[in-house]
Amino acid sequence: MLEGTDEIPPDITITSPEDNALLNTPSITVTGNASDSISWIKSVTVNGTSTGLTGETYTSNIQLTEGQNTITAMATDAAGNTNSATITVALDTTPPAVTSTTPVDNDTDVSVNTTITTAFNEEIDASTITTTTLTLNSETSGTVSGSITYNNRIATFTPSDNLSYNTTYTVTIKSGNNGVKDLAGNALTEDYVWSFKTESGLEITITKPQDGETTNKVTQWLKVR
Ligand SMILES: [Ca+2]
Ligand SMILES: [Ca+2]
Repeated sequence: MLEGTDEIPPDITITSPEDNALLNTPSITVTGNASDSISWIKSVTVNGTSTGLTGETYTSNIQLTEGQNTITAMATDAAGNTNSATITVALDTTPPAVTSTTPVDNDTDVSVNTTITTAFNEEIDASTITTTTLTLNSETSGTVSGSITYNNRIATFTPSDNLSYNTTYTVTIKSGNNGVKDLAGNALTEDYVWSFKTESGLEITITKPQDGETTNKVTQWLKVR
């Protein structure tokens, strides 16, 4: 090949990570391919740093910063033609957190047909919100069965049946590798646990005499139920 006759830029791609990937480790490896149809690849840089080629494959280790990152790989062929490929990835190393719950912690007189909601400070991986990672326990009868939905940062647990009256319940949201995670895969740092107590269930209604009834008896029996 004669010098100066190659006017076609090289081909370059980034194969990993994927464009728009959401990652949770700052130190990543960028890989891709670079080739030239006329001459040959003289150099490849990733974000300005030179990297070697093995066949047509290059590999480069780079450090991401929290938030959005642009990765640009540039190839130069033997004739000095250049071409580049660019992707954008996001780094999230921050674990999710619970911002509020209903019922609130230590709430009392909670309706026996309550649902349990938990709001998070960021979008959660819905597949990690399950009846294993979010549990409701009765002080008297253990695990309460129910179903879970997740929408727009809020997980909702709906018990299968009404809760028991005058009973303390504890909700646990599991942390760690088998726990609740954000979209980047960061897990809740520690279990989030809170309790509430249901309404007493006692209700007294006077049925006789009726409200406003006139009576001429000095002693009156009350009928209650
Ligand atoms: Ca070329
Ligand atoms: Ca996060």
